[in-house]
Amino acid sequence: MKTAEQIWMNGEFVAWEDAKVHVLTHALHYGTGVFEGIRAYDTESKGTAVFRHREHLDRLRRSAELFYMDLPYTLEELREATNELILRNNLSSCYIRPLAYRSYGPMGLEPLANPVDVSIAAWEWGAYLGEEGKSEGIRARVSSWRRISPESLIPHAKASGQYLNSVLAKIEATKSGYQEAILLDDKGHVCEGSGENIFVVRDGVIATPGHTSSILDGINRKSVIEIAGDLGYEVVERDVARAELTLADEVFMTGTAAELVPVTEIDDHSLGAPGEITLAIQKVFEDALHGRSERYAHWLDPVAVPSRA
Ligand code: PPE
Repeated sequence: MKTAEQIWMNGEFVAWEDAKVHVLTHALHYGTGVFEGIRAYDTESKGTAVFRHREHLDRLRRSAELFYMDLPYTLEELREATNELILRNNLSSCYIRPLAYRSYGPMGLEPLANPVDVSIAAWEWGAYLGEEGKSEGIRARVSSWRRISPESLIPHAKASGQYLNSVLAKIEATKSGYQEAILLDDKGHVCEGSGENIFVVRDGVIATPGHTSSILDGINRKSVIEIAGDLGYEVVERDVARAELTLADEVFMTGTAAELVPVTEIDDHSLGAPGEITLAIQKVFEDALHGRSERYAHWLDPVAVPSRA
């Protein structure tokens, strides 16, 4: 990976190589952490700006709350720390990874006495599924692993331990020669990718699994639903059957790391080149990310020097 100079840890900026934890950190054993994935872009209108910064931090707070963790910093403090980190690291565009986790303290499953530590890292991270993936589309397979169920875990929380599910699906996909996994939910309906939400286009209508399908409530999913509506497309949040993946005219995925990626092959069925609707939405979405859109300019939080007063 491409490293940066500094990482923010519990209120202080430390050298990248010094951002370390004790091996008895609770989260290392039990996955008791929550995190975010955010991107900042070198925008044409606002300089370096963070995409939907407050929504991401708000989701971090809500994920923490679901696991009974109180964040020891306000969202505004985290926002300012992130902006200063980007400036200190001289990054014009980057991926941002805030993490809040149960740290060193008593061992055992009752974590409430363990402090909640917070770190924020930022580094340059290119296209998650490759530049070619974004332009030409990717090959995906339906995973043999089902997405975590709300009966056992909390799909709406972005929690570290829960990602073992995504890790298994991703390893299975790449080992068998695909770029991404599509997970079904516990009822057998289409849910999402290992790190992306999914959209299926049939006969001009865009469908995406809704909140009862164990999805992560993706911020890019929400952005794309709004953009698609503004472009005049009908978007329906509903159960999506597995067969619809291969019967679809177009399929695409969205996520912070991945951005908007067409899926052009699923389980060895070709869907053809990236479709017209996918490309139309992708163009507007990319314009929004890169500050080329007046309409969505309010999604960008410019990285300004925080007040040190
Ligand atoms: N589902 C999952 C399971 C998921 O991890 C992500 C983001 C999404 C949907 C899309 O959410 P959003 O980014 O808010 O649109 N995945 C993050 C982690 C990827 C990683 O490899 O780490 C991300 O894209 O940052």
